[in-house]
Amino acid sequence: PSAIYLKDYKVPPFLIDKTELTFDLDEATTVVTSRLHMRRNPLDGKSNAPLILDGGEDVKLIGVAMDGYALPPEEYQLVDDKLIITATADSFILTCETLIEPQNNTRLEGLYRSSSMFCTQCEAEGFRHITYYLDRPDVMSVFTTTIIADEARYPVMLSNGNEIERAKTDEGKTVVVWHDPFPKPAYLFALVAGDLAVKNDLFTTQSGRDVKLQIFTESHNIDKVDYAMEALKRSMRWDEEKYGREYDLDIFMIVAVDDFNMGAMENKGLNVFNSSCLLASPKTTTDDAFLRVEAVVAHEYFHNWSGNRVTCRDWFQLSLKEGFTVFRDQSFSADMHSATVKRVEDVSFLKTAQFAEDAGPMAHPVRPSSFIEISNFYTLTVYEKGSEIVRMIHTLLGEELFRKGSDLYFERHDGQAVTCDDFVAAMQDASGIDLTLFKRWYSQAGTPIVTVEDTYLPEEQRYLLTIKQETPATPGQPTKLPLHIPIRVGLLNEQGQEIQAQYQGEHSTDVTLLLTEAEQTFEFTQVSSKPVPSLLRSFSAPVKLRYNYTADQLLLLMSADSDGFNRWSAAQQLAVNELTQLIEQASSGQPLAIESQLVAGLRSLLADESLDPAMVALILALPSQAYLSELAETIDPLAIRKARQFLKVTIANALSEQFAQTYQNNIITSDYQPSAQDIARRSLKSMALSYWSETSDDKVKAAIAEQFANADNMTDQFGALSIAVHSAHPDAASMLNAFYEQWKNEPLVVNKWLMLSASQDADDALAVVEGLMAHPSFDLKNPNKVRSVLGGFGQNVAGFHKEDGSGYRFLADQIIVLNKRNPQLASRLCTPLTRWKKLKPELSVKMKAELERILAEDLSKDVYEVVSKSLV
Ligand code: BAL
Ligand code: ZN
Repeated sequence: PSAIYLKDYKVPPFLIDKTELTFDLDEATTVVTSRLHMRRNPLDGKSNAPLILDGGEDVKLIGVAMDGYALPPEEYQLVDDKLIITATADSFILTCETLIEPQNNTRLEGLYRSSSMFCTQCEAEGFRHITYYLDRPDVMSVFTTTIIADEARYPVMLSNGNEIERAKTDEGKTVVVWHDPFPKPAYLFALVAGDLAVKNDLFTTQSGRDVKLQIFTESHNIDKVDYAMEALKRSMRWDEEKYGREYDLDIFMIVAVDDFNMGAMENKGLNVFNSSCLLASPKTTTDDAFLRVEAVVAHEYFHNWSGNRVTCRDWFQLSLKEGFTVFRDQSFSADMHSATVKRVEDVSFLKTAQFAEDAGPMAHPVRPSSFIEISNFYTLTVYEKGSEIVRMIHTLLGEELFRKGSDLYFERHDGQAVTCDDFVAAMQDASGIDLTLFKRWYSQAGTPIVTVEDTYLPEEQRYLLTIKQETPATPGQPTKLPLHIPIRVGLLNEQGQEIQAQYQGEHSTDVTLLLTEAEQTFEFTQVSSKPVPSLLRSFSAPVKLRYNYTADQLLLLMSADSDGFNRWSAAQQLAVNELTQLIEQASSGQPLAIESQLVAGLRSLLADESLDPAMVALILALPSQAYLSELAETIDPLAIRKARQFLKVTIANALSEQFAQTYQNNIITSDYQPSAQDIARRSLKSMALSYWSETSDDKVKAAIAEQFANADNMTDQFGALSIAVHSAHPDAASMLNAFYEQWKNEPLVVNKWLMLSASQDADDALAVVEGLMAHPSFDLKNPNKVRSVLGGFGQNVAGFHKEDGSGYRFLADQIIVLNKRNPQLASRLCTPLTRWKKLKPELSVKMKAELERILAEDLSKDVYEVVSKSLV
């Protein structure tokens, strides 16, 4: 397979003004007829370019006609899944009839079956698996969709836009016609047909229009959509208030499907969701999952403007819509709950997973310059780092100018397919702030390392911060240039109070330094005492910060910084410092020993009742196995695990009584609510129980069993179960069994059981996982189940990283099986193997050998790209 390049972008030679589709749905074969109103693109300027339509190996062409003239085979060609017609008029109607078999579509791209329904997934290039088309985002067309099906089996038949007609055929089938007045690329097309239940609601927009809201699920799940519906209404209101964006159609629909590669999809007027991102009820859904449902509902809704009304010119610009929309959904969740908690969670995820991606073989710029398979670029870099770029623009412009910029962007480009440069240009034009250098963030891969050194001159009351930046080489980009990095800084005195210093003639306790060169010195004056710098507040840029903090300075920031984010960050740094020593000891076979200073910090944290319990829980959470692996020069998985466990037990024993007390203090007796306040208390309660479980206090085992048995909500029940499993509770096995028996008819809960079971520490971990894949609740067709088992196994440090390489071999076997069935899913599963170079040598060779074994197979583009790039 070969790569395509951003630099080769050309406007489409043809446009499609109108797209008329007819689907004759049937369990055996589905006939798709398309009528495309086409014309040559005046911007292309050529009068003789051939018409080349994208198709798929699973699309069977029955016939093609131009302006009613059926083309004989010698007047068109089928080459590499493309339909090529050499001679065309300047404008014409192209009619194509194709046959597809949705029931055999295991890739879950295009039209496929999930449970008893038909559904679609067309982003990025799924539409070509339905019919021949110009399947690229800069071809925007007005779609009219006719669905013909047996109403007894498919009473609900949906597509984008508004239903405009309903009739019967002579054979008694039902015909429903949908029309979407907004031009859109094919990737936003959707169709759903099934026997579905619906929840109806209404939203009145800011201009007073009523919008009908509908959520569809299989009937047994319709009692789990109330939370999503409320989240949708909150999102619609928020987008009006924060961005002035009003919904545009008269109806907005969401459908939940069980088999889905992604989390959800923003098809115009008809969002399709993975049921795991939509369904929620207290008994079956944890707090985390409630928050995820709210965030994903918001994200997909926000795409209606940032993605649908203004879309991407080409797939290299994916972050134009994804980075911006992630920033929007993160801001929404911050407004709905605690902004600091949300920021800590997002940054923690970024620093763990995106930083690892940016340092690995698949590192790529937020706007990639080439790809083999675009599905591989729905990455943390495009989404999360892309969001950080938009956040930095927000920081540089401030709230008001940022809003002016987004208003200009939407106004200027409504109905267009545009680029990341267009987005930045709108921000620059509206604000008057020069973003020329800033744009380098889009084209340069890798995480910058920002090193800070300081000097205090007491006689002159001056304080100097010298800041250097350097970005390591990434594949294809050996040398890097300086970036425009906003660094928010505050100064604390030794008592932990904010110092009112002067910077550039102004007094402030919080300034944003603009680093634009490889090295710069920033000067503060009127600094009355030697400060402790609070650097990179709220994580104002996605960089790795280096400053030689002493443990005392970190303890001060942890207890006193006015920036809540940096209180967490200081605690993490202190823990990382201690864990680094312990990991070294473990790696070299020494006995583990530490004088932990973190303990003192956590002791005062637990005693401070004024703090948000959610923040206390976050600060208590030790840096994860994955984050410590990201930081390590060479990863020794078992040493990391041993070090974490040792520090956890040390803290637990030192603060045993406090944890027991904190646990008791945060038990909620009122009915379950997924409110910020209650979620916060449950998270602290669970964190306290997790530490407490590491002590020899005999009361804790009873507390775990009691919480598991009597919980009235999934957060508490699953929380107790996880702690039991990971702390080797004597009843862990029977609790796992009881949990399965209780929830075996709730697939989303069973997925949690699969994941936890696969992650449990056991001598025969691999046999356990093989057993799970043979379990009646497992289904290889369902991506959620595959991700649960293999994701759980990935967290199983001893099982996955077994010295004999059996864990890696097992994962490689699954990738090989899924490579043909579902290339997107298979490719995602490769991620843990792509880290082979960083593993300690004994493991590294074994992992590499598995990648080589996969590469020897006949691979999909998806898997080939990831595996071949990883081996370079
Ligand atoms: N566009 C794919 C799913 C999402 O990011 O919303
Ligand atoms: Zn998105």
